[in-house]
Amino acid sequence: VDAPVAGQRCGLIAIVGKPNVGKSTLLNALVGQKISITSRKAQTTRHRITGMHTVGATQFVFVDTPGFQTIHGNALNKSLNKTVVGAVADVDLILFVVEAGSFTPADARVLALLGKNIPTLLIANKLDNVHRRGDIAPWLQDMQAKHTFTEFVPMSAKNAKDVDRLLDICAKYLPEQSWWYAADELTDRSERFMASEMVREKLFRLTGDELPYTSTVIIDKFEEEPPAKKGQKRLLRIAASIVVERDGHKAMVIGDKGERIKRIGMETRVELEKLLDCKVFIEMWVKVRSGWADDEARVRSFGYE
Ligand code: GDP
Ligand code: K
Ligand code: MG
Repeated sequence: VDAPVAGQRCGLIAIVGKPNVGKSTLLNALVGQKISITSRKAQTTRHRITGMHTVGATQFVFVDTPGFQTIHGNALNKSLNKTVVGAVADVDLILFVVEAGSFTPADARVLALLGKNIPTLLIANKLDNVHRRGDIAPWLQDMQAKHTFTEFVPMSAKNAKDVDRLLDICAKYLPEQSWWYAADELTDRSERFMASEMVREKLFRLTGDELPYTSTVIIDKFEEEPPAKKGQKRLLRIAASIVVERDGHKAMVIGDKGERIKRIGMETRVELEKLLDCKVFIEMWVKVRSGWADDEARVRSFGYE
């Protein structure tokens, strides 16, 4: 084991909570780049996603997790839950995220998974939605009775000052040890993975609630061409398939005269060009594979651990 580089701090911070409390929004805000996709739909996050933020002598390594699912017992959900339990096992700090002022049975089920020997901050997110701030103090007291939280952080993931304050709080819990990643690294996920995630985000955002969460995205082609001339950007040629369960869903994704799929492709391209600093050419397909979310072998073949 190498001796730690003098003064460096580094550690793992898990972000956990039920679906839709704002975990991925918080990760992106903490990292300062959109690396984890977000939407109004539960089950948007399906993978463990690591995001790094290095500032001064401190390297924060955040792990975003899928929200713990307790409703559907299908293969996809079982796989998502294992991802959550695995993510909290060996971390320096846990951010347990709830909506400020609320604690539901779904929150309680996630909390029950967390051991008491790891420092745990109660992140009372979406404070901007709380109109009666006076209600928060008694609620926090009530929350302390449920679990020994190390600290309470009422905040909004959409407020930059709150996010900076949370970073300062997190830093105190990280051990003195050498960094694990280069200072400019943002995520341990590949560009190919980021491409499939961005397509999935646009898909979820641009289709209504009629499209079930079970739709997924496969990257069929991911090729990189170096810049043709100095000063130009490299080009990524991507082909992506959106996999849905029924013909009706396929029509929904394609949209009237192909408008919707065109827009999904265009918004993905814009986002990826920004994130990966390149030019992107993307082709999109829609495929019907009935029952894939119930089929364990297929869930694995689509990349869910
Ligand atoms: P996750 O399922 O816990 O990862 O939640 P997401 O990050 O995908 O967010 C779910 C929804 O909550 C999205 O529509 C976000 O824009 C929204 N959201 C997240 N944080 C905040 C916040 O601080 N305030 C408000 N008003 N909305 C938020
Ligand atoms: K979500
Ligand atoms: Mg999420």
